[in-house]
Amino acid sequence: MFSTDDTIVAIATPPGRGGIGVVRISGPVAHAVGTTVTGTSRFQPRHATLARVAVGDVHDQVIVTFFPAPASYTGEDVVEISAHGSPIIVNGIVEAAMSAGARLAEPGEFTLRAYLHGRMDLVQAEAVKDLIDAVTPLQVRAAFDQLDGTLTTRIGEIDAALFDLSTRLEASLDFPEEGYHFVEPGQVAAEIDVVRGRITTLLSHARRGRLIREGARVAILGRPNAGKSTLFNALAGAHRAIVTDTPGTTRDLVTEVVDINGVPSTLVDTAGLRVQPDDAVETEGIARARSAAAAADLLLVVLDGSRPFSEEDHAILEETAARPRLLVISKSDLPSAWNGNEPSGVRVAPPTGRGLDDLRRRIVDALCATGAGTDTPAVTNLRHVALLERALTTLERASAAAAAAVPEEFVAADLREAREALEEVIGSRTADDTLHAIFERFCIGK
Ligand SMILES: Nc1nc2c(ncn2[C@@H]2O[C@H](COP(=O)(O)OP(=O)(O)OP(=O)(O)O)[C@@H](O)[C@H]2O)c(=O)[nH]1
Ligand SMILES: [Mg+2]
Repeated sequence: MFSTDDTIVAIATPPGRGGIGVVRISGPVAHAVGTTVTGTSRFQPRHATLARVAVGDVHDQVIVTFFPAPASYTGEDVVEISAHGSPIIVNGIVEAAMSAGARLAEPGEFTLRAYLHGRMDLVQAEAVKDLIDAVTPLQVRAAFDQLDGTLTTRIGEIDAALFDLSTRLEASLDFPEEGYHFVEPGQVAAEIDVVRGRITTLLSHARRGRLIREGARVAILGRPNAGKSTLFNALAGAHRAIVTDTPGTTRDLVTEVVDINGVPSTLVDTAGLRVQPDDAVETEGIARARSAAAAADLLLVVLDGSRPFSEEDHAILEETAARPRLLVISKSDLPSAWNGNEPSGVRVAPPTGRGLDDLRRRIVDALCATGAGTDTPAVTNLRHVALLERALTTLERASAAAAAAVPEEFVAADLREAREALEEVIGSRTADDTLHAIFERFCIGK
């Protein structure tokens, strides 16, 4: 279904103007297309060659690099032409390449070809997109882990353990009359459970992975005047929300995307929760605060430490008791008005910066539920999560069947199904429509 017989071309640099613009050509006749476009007879492999291309009636100077197959990004002959980064010039080069026999590349087609030619597996190909899209250093880190094959290796090890067990099971099936068991019947369920444990470990890092990739929603709640907007501005590093000493200042939701120690977080400042709102606007603000709280992955409940703990504080604590939350004691630069019976929390004084680093660390810990600095690769991709879950369910069934002494062929069939799911993650076995769905989300030129 995916043809790699033809030669493709696209602009590899971002749209718009830049110091240089790069046009990439890949496929069987890439070299010929490159020589035609530049009027050069031959490119030396992996050498920069100065050449000229005609665009309209001007000639731009370009640098051409030729990467012969198979040692190129796509595994095919690749020619890269670096020109001055004017859209007119780079588009002119693409058109010239098309006249010389190339076709415009589809989104992600260079990376798709790299996958089809075995230059990278599917996890790595998907990581290329994540790396390009990354906006925080942690996202870059997670993409690199997948690009350098850490996740692939981990899944490959699990697959190999299942393969080993399957072959022994099937050997027992093949020689039943000899009563010769390659695997102790009682041992099968135990071995499956070891594999299940390894998949569960990978999946337990999926939440952390998803947060790294997609970010979290963090809502700031508290009674009026507690210091919510001041905290919001400090975490956002900008004076986004209005701060005054009038209780009930914030009415509408104020949101800002903030990098909290590598986790891209949508921070939401809300109206102070008050039992008896002043007017219709405040009533509406409080309703919005509640819906923001309902949609958040984590709540920061702000309690004013410079004023006595109030009924309102108490009500907010009750209201949020069942939600993932952090208690934040604000205004810790002022004398405390508490008597020691109040709940404990992270003490901050945003105007002085006090406690903010500690708070950021605790936000990430609370969001990820597991501490940072683990050597388990983060499963960031929903497709991977779904397939790992499918493998896990199948293995649960296999384990129960083995424990109940269900005939071995049923257990063997389940093991095969689990292996299929694992191999679909890496892409050693993948349907064309899955590939379509993955690569159409890439940009053209990658
Ligand atoms: N000394 C001191 N004052 C603070 C601190 N945080 C907030 N304030 C002051 O407390 C008052 C209320 O702060 P805001 O951030 O507007 O409080 P809020 O919770 O957003 O209030 P509403 O929007 O009305 O619900 C302002 O006068 C702030 O300057 C702090 O850490 N230390
Ligand atoms: Mg406010």
